[in-house]
Amino acid sequence: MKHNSQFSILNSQFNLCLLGLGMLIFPLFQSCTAEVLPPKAVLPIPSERQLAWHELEQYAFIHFTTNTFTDKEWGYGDEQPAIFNPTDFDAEQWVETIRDAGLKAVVLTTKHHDGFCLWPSQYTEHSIKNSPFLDGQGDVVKAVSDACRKYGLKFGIYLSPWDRNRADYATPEYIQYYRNQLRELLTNYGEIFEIWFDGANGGDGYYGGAKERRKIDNRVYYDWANTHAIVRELAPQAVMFSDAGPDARWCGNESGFVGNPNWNTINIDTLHPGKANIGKLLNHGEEQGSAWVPAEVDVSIRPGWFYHEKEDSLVRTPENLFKIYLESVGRGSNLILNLPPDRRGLLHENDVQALKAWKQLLDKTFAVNFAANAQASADNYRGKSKKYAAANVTDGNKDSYWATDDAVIDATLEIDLGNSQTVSYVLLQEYIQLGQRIKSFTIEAFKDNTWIPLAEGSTIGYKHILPVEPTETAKIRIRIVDAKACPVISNVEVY
Ligand code: FUL
Repeated sequence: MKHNSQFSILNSQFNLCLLGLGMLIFPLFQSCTAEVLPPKAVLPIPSERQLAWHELEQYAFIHFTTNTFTDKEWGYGDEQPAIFNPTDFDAEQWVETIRDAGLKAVVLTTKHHDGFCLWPSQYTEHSIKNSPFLDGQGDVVKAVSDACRKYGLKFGIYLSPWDRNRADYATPEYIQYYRNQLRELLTNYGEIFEIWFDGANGGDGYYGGAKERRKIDNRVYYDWANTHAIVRELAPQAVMFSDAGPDARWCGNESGFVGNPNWNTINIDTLHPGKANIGKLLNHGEEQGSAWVPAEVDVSIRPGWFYHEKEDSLVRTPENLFKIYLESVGRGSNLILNLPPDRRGLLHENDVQALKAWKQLLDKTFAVNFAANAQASADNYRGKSKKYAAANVTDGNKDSYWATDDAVIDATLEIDLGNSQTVSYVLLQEYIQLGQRIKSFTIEAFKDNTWIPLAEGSTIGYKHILPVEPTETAKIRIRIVDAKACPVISNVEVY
């Protein structure tokens, strides 16, 4: 190409000029738009499968087997399959009722301690295939998992490690049997969201006719690590529950509450399913725990786990179920509420009634969130970047959050409700993708020109719902008093 030399000198001067200007402006421009980095995670943090599990919040447990027909809680293991014969079995009635109650999944006892299998397992004769139910052609696991898919619920399984029917229980052969069954269940019944590994072992049983006491060493007998590997291989999305995790832990009681404080973290290397005297530890978790293993609150709607006619009048009241909700989901745990089908194979009318009224109570209480899209302000927000501003806690987006500068832990967040409202509950959520951080906080209401205390709390985690003395106010203030690192709050709701 030919050049006009004068033009090219001019041109290069112009370019130099532009370059100089650029060098001046660019840093300025950069300092205005430089991305303020998010807080570093406080370890440990939840896995993807645990995050999905947290969002389910509450689901149903179904205890159903020969015990339903023998009126027992723990079958000895010598029950005849012939006694399993529900007259009006309808898995859709269970699942539709469960869905209407606002529960998001079902965990079914596919085999309880008595060893009777609710599916036609190829590895035993002690199953539904030798019962009169549907002439031995029935499969309760299939019926329930199909109903769950139809009604949009997730499906999970309970497979009792203790088996009082098996002659080989307490030998290595039984572990192979258990794993074979697990493979059957994880292969033939679609996606499984949770597997329940029960730690119970009462000792005595039928054991193929031996009728004796067999105690195993809970620390080593089941070789859990290799069983867990099967689950990870066949059902990578499934959360494994036991006293010791690895994904979710028992809450330490069967009465329907998790501790307050409730840490999602715990040191599982010292735990094993069935370990004695760990109720309190599991109930609260450990602030310095090295693994993310949140608690699940298992409780029955009746005194027993299985259906007993004599308990028809003892179904929990809607008010009691509401209290359980506040002390489980409301403390950042998941609730698994047991609903035992009766001998007809239906959820009993009294249980259905209680569930309906409980749902109405929940819907009524949490009908209007006074903080939805409300103005929010904070005395500090990270790098003064909008990305971390207070408004993120009222925007209804669970992925946006308010966060402070790294050095600021003691910070306050103010929510302007616009109008004066009677406030009875405050709901807080941490953005747990960055770990559980808050250790202590207070809630205040602005009343008669002054801030009055409403509540004090410790942990928040996935969710904390604090009931407060009903108070007329137009402004709520949340003060973070102590935390492992700068607070990261994704949601505040006020009712
Ligand atoms: C316990 C069992 O022994 C009960 O029968 C019930 O299944 C409950 C959920 O777990 O450990």
